[in-house]
Parts: sequence; structure tokens; C-alpha cells
Amino acid sequence: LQSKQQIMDSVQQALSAKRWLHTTGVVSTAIELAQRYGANPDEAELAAIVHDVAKYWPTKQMEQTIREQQLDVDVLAYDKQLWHAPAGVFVAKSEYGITNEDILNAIRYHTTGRAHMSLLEKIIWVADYIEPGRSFPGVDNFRKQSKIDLDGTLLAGLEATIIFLQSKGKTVYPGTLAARDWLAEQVN
Ligand code: DGI
Ligand code: FE
Ligand code: FE
Ligand code: FE
Repeated sequence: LQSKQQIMDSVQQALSAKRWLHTTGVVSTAIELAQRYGANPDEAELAAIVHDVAKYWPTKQMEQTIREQQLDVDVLAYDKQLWHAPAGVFVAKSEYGITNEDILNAIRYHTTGRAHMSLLEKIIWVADYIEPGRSFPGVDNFRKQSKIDLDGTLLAGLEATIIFLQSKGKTVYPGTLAARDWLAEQVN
């Protein structure tokens, strides 16, 4: 495993200044949520640092890596926006030496979520959604809710994301719908 500082330097190099600022926002938010909800803050920090590392890879490279490494091949049938998450898992393992499966899953599912998400996976999804740099209508309500109800925030965030994608005429990845349905069952 590389040192946290080495990993941070490497991720920063792979991203634009704006995207790195987003990442630092996810880091601070994820640590806060981990402390609040009893996850391991070091794991939350590391997952947050790495989560978008492959965001600027060329599409071909993401596609090839997902095929060769037999990552989540089914995402290739869906929007390219989903591909940086599994590609990031490859970087996490091969370049940074991360083996913690929960951290790898938090990176893998940070865009879509999934049914049976772990606490860490939930924290990274929510932190990505509400970090201080995000500015969509209603984000402040999500931030407030995240201080008292992680599952409720995740469910509301997934639902808002699904509605947003549908309003844009985009196909929603089945895993995203499965995450929403699973959580709705947990919460109600
Ligand atoms: O990488 P970020 O911008 O920090 O955020 P992200 O990884 O959560 O989302 C990346 C993009 O993926 C965002 O524009 C929303 C989109 N997205 C999330 N879930 C789905 C999706 N796009 C489609 N088509 N289907 C999904 O289920
Ligand atoms: Fe992302
Ligand atoms: Fe997200
Ligand atoms: Fe992100």
C-alpha cells in the first residue's frame, strides 16, 4: 500500500484543479460522516481520495480496462459516465496497492450505488453528492438531513438522481434502481 500522501499526490495529478477541489470536499465530508455514523474515518478518507481518480481517462482506456480486468462489464452497456468508477478500482488496486474490499466497493459503487450497500459505500455515495462544492437546488436540505439520517439522505439522493436522469431522457442503470428499491424497503 502506498502512503496516503503518495496516493493524494498521484490522484491530484490525474485530475483538474476543479475536480481535485471536489475530491477534497468529498474527503472532508466522508470523514465527518464516518465519525458521525461509526465507520472507519481512515477508510472513508482513502476511498474519498481515490473515488474519481479515473474521471479523465479516455473512454477507450476505461472500456479496455473494464474488459481486460473483468470489472463490472455490464456498465459498458450504459452511459460512459458510469465507467470511471470501476476503472478507479483498477487504479486503486494496481497503482496504490489497496486491497480492502470495502474501500474498493465504495469506489466501485460511488456513482450508481447498489442493493446491500455497506456503511462505507453509503458514506462515499452521500459525501460525493453533498460535498461543499456541489450546488444543485435542494443540496442544503440533503446536507442537513445527512447529519441525522444517512439512509434517508441516500434514498432521497438516489430518487432525485433517478428523476433527474429521467428528465434528461437518460437511461438509468439497473443497479441504481436496485439501490433505490433496496433502500426504500430498509427505510419504510
Ligand atoms: O464523478 P462525479 O461527477 O463526482 O459524480 P458521480 O460519479 O456520482 O456521477 C457521474 C455522472 O454519472 C453524473 O453526471 C450522473 C451520472 N449518473 C449517475 N447514475 C447514473 C448516471 N448516468 C446514467 N446514465 N445512469 C445512471 O444510473
Ligand atoms: Fe464519480
Ligand atoms: Fe455521485
Ligand atoms: Fe465524485
